[in-house]
Amino acid sequence: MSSATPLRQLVSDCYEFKAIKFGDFVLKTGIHSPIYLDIRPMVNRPKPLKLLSELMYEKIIASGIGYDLICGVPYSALSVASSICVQKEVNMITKRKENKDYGTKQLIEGQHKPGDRVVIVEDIISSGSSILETVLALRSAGLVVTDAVVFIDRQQNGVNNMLEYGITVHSLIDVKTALEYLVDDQKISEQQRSETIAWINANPLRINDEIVNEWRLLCLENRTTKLLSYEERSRLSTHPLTQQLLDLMVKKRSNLCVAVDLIRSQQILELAKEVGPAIVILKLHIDIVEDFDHQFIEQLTAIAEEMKFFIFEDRKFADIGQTVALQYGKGVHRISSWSHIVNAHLVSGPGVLEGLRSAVQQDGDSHQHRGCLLVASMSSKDNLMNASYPKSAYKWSQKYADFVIGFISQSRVSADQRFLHMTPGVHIDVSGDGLGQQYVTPEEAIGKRGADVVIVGRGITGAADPRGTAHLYRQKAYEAYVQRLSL
Ligand code: S5P
Repeated sequence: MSSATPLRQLVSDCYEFKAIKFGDFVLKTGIHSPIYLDIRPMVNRPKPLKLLSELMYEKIIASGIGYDLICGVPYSALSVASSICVQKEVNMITKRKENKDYGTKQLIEGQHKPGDRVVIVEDIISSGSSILETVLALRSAGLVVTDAVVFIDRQQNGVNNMLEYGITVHSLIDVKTALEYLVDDQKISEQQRSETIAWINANPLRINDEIVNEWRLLCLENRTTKLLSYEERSRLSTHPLTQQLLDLMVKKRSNLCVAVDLIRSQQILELAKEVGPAIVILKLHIDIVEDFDHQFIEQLTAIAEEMKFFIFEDRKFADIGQTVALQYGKGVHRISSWSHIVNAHLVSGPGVLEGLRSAVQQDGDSHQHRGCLLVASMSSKDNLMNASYPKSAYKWSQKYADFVIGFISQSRVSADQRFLHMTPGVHIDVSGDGLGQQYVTPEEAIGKRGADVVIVGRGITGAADPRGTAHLYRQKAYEAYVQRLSL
């Protein structure tokens, strides 16, 4: 038998006082489980409670989590959270369980102010729903929550689920290791262990729908204090293309769109191969390509699939619905057949969106594999878009949220985090081009103006080393996003 580390001892104690039980249990969700974890019996067992709180505190320190306050998830983790706070003299807050109205601050007991950093303390993580419910209440009061420390991870996908909401979970032990300890200590049989593991592996859990909806409402009502992570935004979005794009951004650690304003197809294809690994979108002006044919489109599509980026035809449709539907779907270019993203001006009214959407529907497919960006503000000097224009763009984007994925803009049009904001006019070295273009840096676009994606043309295509320069822009833009998250 292995020597009893404090954690082993704790697992063994938990088994003894039935905080870890084996049998046939019906869980809240109605499913049968061969294992039941519940640390509530620890309330009147001061020794293990003290040990658990010491180990939890050590975990907080070892994980380098910065915090001002500790919050236990009601009710079962309240005893351990209180114990940590009393022993270590840390201020504690609690969330009332009964009140569901996130708008009122009375939901949280204990002194706190917006901007305070809170670490969550929880006993067991299953799906993560209880932790998320607490995080929502805290975030809606302006508190900053990025980490949770838990005793046992049931390994049913809760840790992954929480990542999507910007919460890193640090567990003292996972359930499979706890089972190993119990076999070593001859408290359970090898068969019990393997059957329990088989059940765990076969039963990954999702966050409860009701809590996901509450989270969505909270974000939409803009009661969160800052821009969410791309992962969270992906969960929030209802448009499949937005979700795919955000997921790709996380995977490639890139929020860069390259504007390839070149006039020969071969040049475009070569550049696409060079910059492909660094970008998530390649933007074209197809009408400037002198030797256009559909073979070029097939080749570009193959590169996009291989290197994983989306294609965006910057056509800026602006006519009546009937005309834009034809311009989008017909003619030499047949844009709707290959361009994942297009954009439109709203000067002619929302008919432009009606027309574009109908053109994709006519292709016999769902229009949701295509997305449209509304031009809400422009980078060019003295343009005529006044202050109310972005507001109208937002109004129509909500009505056409099944097709509009966001905006081309110089700053955020709305706090509604379902929509992406893409900002052109980005250059590291120069401030303009002598023809009215005005540039800002990636840091300014992402960090100060709240862009989600930066669009860079000549800064990359005109560089001596487009590949290296694309990586440099990618790095600067993504770092600015990471920095923004930590503010
Ligand atoms: O406001 C805008 C909107 C767009 S889409 N300002 C812009 O510059 N654009 C486009 O972004 C423009 O058509 C060009 O393709 C790209 C900027 O290129 P750059 O070479 O000036 O970076």
